[in-house]
Amino acid sequence: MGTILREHLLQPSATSMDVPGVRLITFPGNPSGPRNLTFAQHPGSCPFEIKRVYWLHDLHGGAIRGSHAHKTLYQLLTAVTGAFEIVVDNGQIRRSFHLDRPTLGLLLGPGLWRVIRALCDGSAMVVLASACYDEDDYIRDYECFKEYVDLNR
Ligand code: T46
Repeated sequence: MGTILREHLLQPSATSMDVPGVRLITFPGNPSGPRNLTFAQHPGSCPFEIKRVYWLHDLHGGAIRGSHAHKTLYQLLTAVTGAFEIVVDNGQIRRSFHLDRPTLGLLLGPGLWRVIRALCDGSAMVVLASACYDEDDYIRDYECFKEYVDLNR
């Protein structure tokens, strides 16, 4: 993807409407004391059965990840260290989310273009996913994504 398109896609939409299929989730933590422990489980704060867990780590501030959409995958993203800006786009509405603590998760359903930017050195993100890795589930070209969501709307 060209730099100009990528920068354009990082700009949040002017609208304040929610993006369907996107939700911020506050995870439960250790209820009985001062220990820092946060968890997600299904059933529970994770609305899908977890089939895969992966993590993006040792990112430097400004690192860009994502720039793709998924056809069927559900994901729950959390910043375990550092902070991220995540710009989510459903082809009509674009909105920016800030993840900066391990108690906060961002749920992303299918059909959402996302651009993820690490905001500081050493940032790390854990992702819970509803399916095993399948490259055929990815749409990695923004114009193809637009065609895909227009056809499936
Ligand atoms: C997403 C964001 C948040 C695998 O072999 N297995 C895996 O489970 C994953 C996630 C990736 N890969 C391979 C595929 C590529 O050759 O690892 C390489 C890097 O993957 P990608 O460029 O997709 O990485 P990110 O960080 O841009 O995106 C990842 C996820 O792929 C994606 O689902 O939403 O994290």
